[in-house]
Amino acid sequence: MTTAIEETLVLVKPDGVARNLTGEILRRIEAKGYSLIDIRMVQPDREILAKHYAEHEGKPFYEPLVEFMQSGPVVAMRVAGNRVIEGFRVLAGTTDPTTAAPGTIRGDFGRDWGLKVQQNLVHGSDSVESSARELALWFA
Ligand code: IDP
Ligand code: MG
Repeated sequence: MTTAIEETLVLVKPDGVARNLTGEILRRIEAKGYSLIDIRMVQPDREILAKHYAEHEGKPFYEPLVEFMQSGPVVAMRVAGNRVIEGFRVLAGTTDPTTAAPGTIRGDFGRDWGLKVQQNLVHGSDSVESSARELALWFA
């Protein structure tokens, strides 16, 4: 059986960049065998974040999330490989860093800081549709 080569959007969030974990995160992606296709450092504005996180508008963590994502530069990566969308989400670990499994990016490097939004180091697209939409947004 073969699967199509997919692409996903990975973001190293402002906490990951500030903590100098960009290289470690990219190292894990490459060590897993996925390919880095493009990379850029961005200072995102509210407009791109509103589009990126449109599905979360109205939720209690939405405003803190958009503010947090503007708090410093993020590193956007286009990453390719068979089943990379699912595969990167497994590398990242679950959303809540307190309970994310050790061995994952969020489990190894994340914790709860008592804030209104979970700072969990990375974003990864969650479906083929999201990855197409998000890659068009961050790599216009
Ligand atoms: P994901 O990043 O694991 O896909 P999403 O549900 O898409 O998680 O949420 C986007 C981001 O919003 C999360 O990565 C996290 O930073 C934040 N977030 C999600 N749910 C909560 C919550 O219940 N409390 C605080 N922050 C949250
Ligand atoms: Mg998500």
